[in-house]
This record gives sequence, C-alpha cells and structure tokens, in this order.
Amino acid sequence: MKHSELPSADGVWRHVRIAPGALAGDQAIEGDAAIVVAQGKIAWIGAGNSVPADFAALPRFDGRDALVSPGLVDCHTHLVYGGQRANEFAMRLAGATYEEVAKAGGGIVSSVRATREADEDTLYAQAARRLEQLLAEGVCAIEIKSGYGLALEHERKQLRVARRLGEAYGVTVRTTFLGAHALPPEYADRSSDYIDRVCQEMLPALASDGLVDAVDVFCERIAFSLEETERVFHAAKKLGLPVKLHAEQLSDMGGAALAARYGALSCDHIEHLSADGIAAMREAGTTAVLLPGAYYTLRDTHLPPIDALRAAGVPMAVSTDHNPGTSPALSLLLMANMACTLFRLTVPEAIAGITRHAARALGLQDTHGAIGVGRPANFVLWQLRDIAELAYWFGQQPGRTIVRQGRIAVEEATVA
Ligand code: DI6
Ligand code: FE
Repeated sequence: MKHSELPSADGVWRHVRIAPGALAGDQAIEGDAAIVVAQGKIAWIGAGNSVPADFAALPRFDGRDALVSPGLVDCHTHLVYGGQRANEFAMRLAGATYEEVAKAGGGIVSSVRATREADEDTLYAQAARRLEQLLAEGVCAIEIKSGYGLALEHERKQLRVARRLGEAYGVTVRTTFLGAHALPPEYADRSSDYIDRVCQEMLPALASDGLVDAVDVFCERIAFSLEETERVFHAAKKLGLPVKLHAEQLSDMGGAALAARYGALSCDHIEHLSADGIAAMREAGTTAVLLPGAYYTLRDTHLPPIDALRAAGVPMAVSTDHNPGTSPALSLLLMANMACTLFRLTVPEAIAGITRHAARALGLQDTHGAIGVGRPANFVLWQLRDIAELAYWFGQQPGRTIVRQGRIAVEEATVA
C-alpha cells in the first residue's frame, strides 16, 4: 500500500510506557504515558492522566502498556544495486580474503556491472523489497548511498531510485553520493583521472539535480588514497555538502582525522581507528558509525576501539551497512544485538546507536532518533516488558505497531 493510503496516526496514543532515552533532551516519563499526534507531528507527550482537554475530541488508540521507542534510523546503507554476490561468499569460505576477491575482478566492481545493466525500475523493485524488510522492523529514516554506478548516468539512476523509495514509502531518505567507492574498469590505472571526473562532472551534476544530501569516499588501500579523498571532500565543500567517510576499515589510513577536518558527519567502520583519529572526531563532533554486519561477514578480528571512543565521548551509531558484498543484512535489530555481542556495547548504547546517534550521523538530530514535541511522528510501540529485549532477541520480530511519518504503517492490534 502506498504510504499516503495508510491510516492516519493522528490521535491520542494512551497506555504506553516511554522507553528510557526515547525522549528528546533529557526528559523522562515514568509509568503510564500518552502521546498525542496531530497533523502527522507529535503535539504532546506526558503522563497518561494529564492529557490536556483540548485533545479530547481526537481518536484514541490503546497502546496496551507497550514500550515506545523512537523510529529506528539506519544511517549507512548501500541499498540500491543490481545482482548479488553469493559466489564471493563461497570464495571467502574457501579461504579468499575480501581484498583477494576484489583483486580477482569480484567485489564492488562485479556489483557495478550488474547495476549498470539494470534499468531504473528493476533497481527500484529490488531495493523496495529490501527496504520493506527494514521498515517492518521500525526503521523510519535511512541513508542510501550510490557507488555501484561509477558513471554519471548510473550513479544518477541509483540516487533517483533512493529518492523514489523515500516518496513511495514515506520514509526519510538521505542520499549519499559515493562515486569514489571503487575504480571503474574503464579507468584502470587512472585513479586520479577518475577522481577528477567525480569532482568536476559527477558530483556537481548530481548535486544540481538535488540528488545529493552528503558525500562519502571509500578511503582504503583497495580503493582511494588520502589525497584523493581530500580532493572529493574539497569538491563537496565547494558545493556546501556535508561529508562522511568509509574510514580505517582494513587499515589505518588517517582518513578519520582528515574527515574530521572537513567537519564530517560520520566516520564509518573504523576498526583500525587511531587515538589521533578519535581525538579529531571528538573535536569535530563527528559520529562513529559501527558496522558489525561487515565485521562479522569478513570474519574480522580487529575490533573498533570502543573503549577509547566511549572514554572520549564520541557518539556511536550502529547500522546495517546493507550491501551485497560485505553485509547482506536486512535487520537493524540484529545489528544492535551484534554490536553488543561482538563489540561489547552496552544495551543502552546499542539502542542509542540505532536511534539518536544514527540520526546525528545523518544530520537529522533535530527531527529524528528521539521523540519530541513538534517532530514528525515516528515511533514504535513494542510489545516488550523491557527495552533491552530489542537488543537481546535475534532472528525474530517482536510484536510492534509502527507509526511512520504520521501514519500507522504496521499495526499490532492496538486500536481500541
Ligand atoms: N565498505 C563496505 O563495507 C562496502 N563498501 C565499502 O566501501 C562494501 C561494498 C561491497 O563489497 O560491495
Ligand atoms: Fe559501506
């Protein structure tokens, strides 16, 4: 069903419990609570017995003591691409590393071939199925990167699909241009020429189409150098676009410190992040995005420096990194679980990682990732006793009612 045809969530949502950390600011409400939605926005939140009389005429929804969290935010995905790469999964099981697979002509470039071959509607249909999985868990905002086209028309196709998905599903989509994801085959041994093309042709054209909310680079031995990364950041800055970075995933390239100098929204992966990188991120207010799905798939053993990030007070987000190569994951809740089990995040950290800190990684901290008056109505009523259950169960969908962008997108028999 189209988002615009879903039932309105306008009304008084009674008999809910507000999960710790769910409210914007440092507010908390103990015990029975109510949320009022009017014209798709949160109009009031407070104790269940103090709903203002002005709202008496609105419809009522019975939350049946559900726990309410903000809508989830998946802040790093490569959701739009052609084909799949199960063959590489098999190669890695037989002993090949990610870098060896890439050097053998697989890896990102094989998804580039399939993405170039697919037309826009095919890409849309395939990405829509994936998006539906994420939305069914309560995702209300998502970042979608390009980076499997690596030529103007194909990058445009990916980003157009991302925008169309946002409109059709009533989910906030932030698009990120990742033209500097891998070197396309036609530029073999001409990395610098390709970066020129990214900076001078692709980025300005896509930005003027209104298709770019942020700019990302894969800064890595098997991708682009620090110097090339800086050229892309410089071009982004000239256009007034925020940057983020695939940084220090396989090695310490010094990418995080560079990104921080450009005021990056986030540095993502960061398994090999240095103390200098952490200090620079803290200074710049850059969010650390942890991607346990890629860590798990690559059977990485080099943990991101969680204790040092925590000690420095760098906000940590958690995301799926959904992509066909290193993280074919479509459950953000599973990522929260893995962030705890693999990375030793605390449960509150993991939950903040898929809500408020993820919103911050997208520059959406004033509208998403927390429930607050005046914000768009994005929240989830969970049939759970304890919010820790969000990170505890895995491989199952907890009972839930999802209010996304002012509409009831999934309903768990809560309407009185
Ligand atoms: N890091 C990742 O995790 C993805 N891209 C990147 O720069 C992997 C993309 C892929 O293998 O297709
Ligand atoms: Fe990624």
